[in-house]
Amino acid sequence: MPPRFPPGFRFGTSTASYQIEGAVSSDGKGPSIWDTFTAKPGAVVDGSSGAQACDHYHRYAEDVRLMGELGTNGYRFSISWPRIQPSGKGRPSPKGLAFYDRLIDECLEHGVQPMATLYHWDLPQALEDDGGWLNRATIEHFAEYAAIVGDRFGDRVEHWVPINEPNVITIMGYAIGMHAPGRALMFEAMPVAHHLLLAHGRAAIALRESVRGRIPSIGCANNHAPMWPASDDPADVGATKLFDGLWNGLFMEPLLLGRYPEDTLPLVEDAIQDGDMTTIRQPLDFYGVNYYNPMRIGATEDDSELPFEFRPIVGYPMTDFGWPVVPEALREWLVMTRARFRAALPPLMVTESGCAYDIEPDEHGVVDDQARIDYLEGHLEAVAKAIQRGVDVRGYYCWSLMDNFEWAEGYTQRFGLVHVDFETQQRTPKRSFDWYRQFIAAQKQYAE
Ligand code: PNW
Repeated sequence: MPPRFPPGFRFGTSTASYQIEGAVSSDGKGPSIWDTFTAKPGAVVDGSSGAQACDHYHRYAEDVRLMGELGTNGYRFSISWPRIQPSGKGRPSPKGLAFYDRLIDECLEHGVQPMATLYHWDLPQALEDDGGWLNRATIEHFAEYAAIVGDRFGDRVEHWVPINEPNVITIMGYAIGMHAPGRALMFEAMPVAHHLLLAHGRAAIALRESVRGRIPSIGCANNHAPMWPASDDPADVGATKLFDGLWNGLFMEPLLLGRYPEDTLPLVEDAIQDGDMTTIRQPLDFYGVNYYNPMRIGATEDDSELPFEFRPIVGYPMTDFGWPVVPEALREWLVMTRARFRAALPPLMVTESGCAYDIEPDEHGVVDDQARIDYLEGHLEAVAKAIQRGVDVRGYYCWSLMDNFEWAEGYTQRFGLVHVDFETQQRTPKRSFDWYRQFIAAQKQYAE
């Protein structure tokens, strides 16, 4: 028997605009930094882009029908800023707004409550040309965009997430350049972290002012990874503590406590202006965690540019992406986070959790992804155990509904419950889809 979750728990799936929509220049959409970045030779391993992706822009009704079959009651998607404002400012595009009207209405017709992310990495290129997230002016534009979507969709959207994974944006996008906009500024990237946190706060304020007819539920979706020192050598322990501050603390403590961790403060200090920390620390209706795996950190040798490095985690199953499968670490993270923050911690949501396996349909058209079933079972059980220990977790959104464009990995990593043939756009629910459907159905039976 599957573990029983509290009534009202959201079992969902999660996606992002650039990874699934395609139609990158349809209906007046402006270019984003991902359109630019994917055109650079070598930026994406298979030379691909999100230009077509899952063609969800045209096939959204079929995709929402699949969610209905799955029986999920939640769907986390993202709104493409350059579809709403092609250059990141000015009057909204009626066709862009109309697409998300259709998507949201379709979800509600299938009993699926929308969770909208405002920024899942597709910055309008025009704003990047003015400095992107290094430029404080981008925050003002983001707040205006938030007010537009809050006003338009606020009556129907259950949950809001202003920014997806500010740490991944800062580090992958601006510090090492593996993601758009492809800048490799190392520690000079740190103002981006502060600006993204401010953008979160300004968007939360704008949403609370613009949503009509209901009180919006506003949270975040931060990527967190428990950090394991490579050994008990003090050098490894110290390197782990520093990287933990950069990856986890720098983004969590300002949102929940209104301050940066002491040992990372010098890195952002120059970017902070009066009142910023109050703007960042807006009340949160939920704290969303995107969890994939723990990371193992060691100190580096004398000739290396950075003081820390990643070391392999051995002794656990591995996804095809090479990420270790450690569901206990999710349970630990939930339990420890509650213990650390107590009253400062809002209800938690797992806003992403999932795994990549390169499994194709067999001769009968069956996609036998037992490893994903094991992954989901382990991680849902980890959440159930944390709830039993008193942690208030309200939802689990599986990454992802369907195979999609996995950023710098292109189409080589398949995270979906639904297989997508990118030549024909045929969707094939995998065995894991069926497993999740039965899991959700069992919860409904408990409730009766
Ligand atoms: C997240 N890392 O990205 C994103 O929110 C999704 O868009 C993405 O498809 C998913 O996880 C799977 O990768 C991440 O370097 C990208 O640790 C990189 C990292 C973590 C998450």
